[in-house]
Amino acid sequence: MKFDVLTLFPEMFAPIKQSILGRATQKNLIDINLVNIRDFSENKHKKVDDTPYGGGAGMVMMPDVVYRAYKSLNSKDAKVIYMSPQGKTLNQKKVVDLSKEKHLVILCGHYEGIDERVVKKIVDEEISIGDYVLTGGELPAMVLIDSVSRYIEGVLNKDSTSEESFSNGLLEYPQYTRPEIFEGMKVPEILLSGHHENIDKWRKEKSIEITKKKRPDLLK
Ligand code: 4G3
Repeated sequence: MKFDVLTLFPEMFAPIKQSILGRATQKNLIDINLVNIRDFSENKHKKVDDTPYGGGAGMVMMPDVVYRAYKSLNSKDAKVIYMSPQGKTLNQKKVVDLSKEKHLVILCGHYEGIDERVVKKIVDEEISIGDYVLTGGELPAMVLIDSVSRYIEGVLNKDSTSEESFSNGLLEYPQYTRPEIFEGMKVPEILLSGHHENIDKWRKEKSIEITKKKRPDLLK
């Protein structure tokens, strides 16, 4: 999967070059191409934003600069996503759907956002990672890239996506590892039994119990 990211702050994407996504990039399973919108300013001071028409606080990213950055990409068959607090809230189903795309272009706004005309011109879908405002769309873009990449074949070692939280509409069962006793607390006996049928049954019951207690809204 190819991700083109249009951003004023490409350096912010260092975290997704680490660990699992770093290895996925090395293996050519994903390709994250960071494009600095500022490189497409034609202003002598590399200006990319201006005051809002009608007045008000903050700055708005200029449409022509964003449009030139977009046009520099080879994105005919790409889905263009704008990370915005006004988008539909991301969830696991949306993540799975997006993981089936071959090419995503992710537009990150800063300041008070981007001039509406270029959003209308190039964006296919507006997505939010939750009902709160951040200083920019970069953290949301990283959340999207991380969550989607996990569903690309070969990115995760085993298929850990089929049993995890949300995959079956429930939260995940509790996990334990060595030592067998930690601060006086024992690992549940059944997990040491080697009886896989009983373990599966116990985990399913725990999933339901935990979902009822922590996220009853998921059961409705
Ligand atoms: C557009 C996304 C972008 C308009 C972006 C602010 C939160 C989210 C921005 C705007 C963002 C989110 C940049 N903050 N909830 N900030 O996904 O007013």
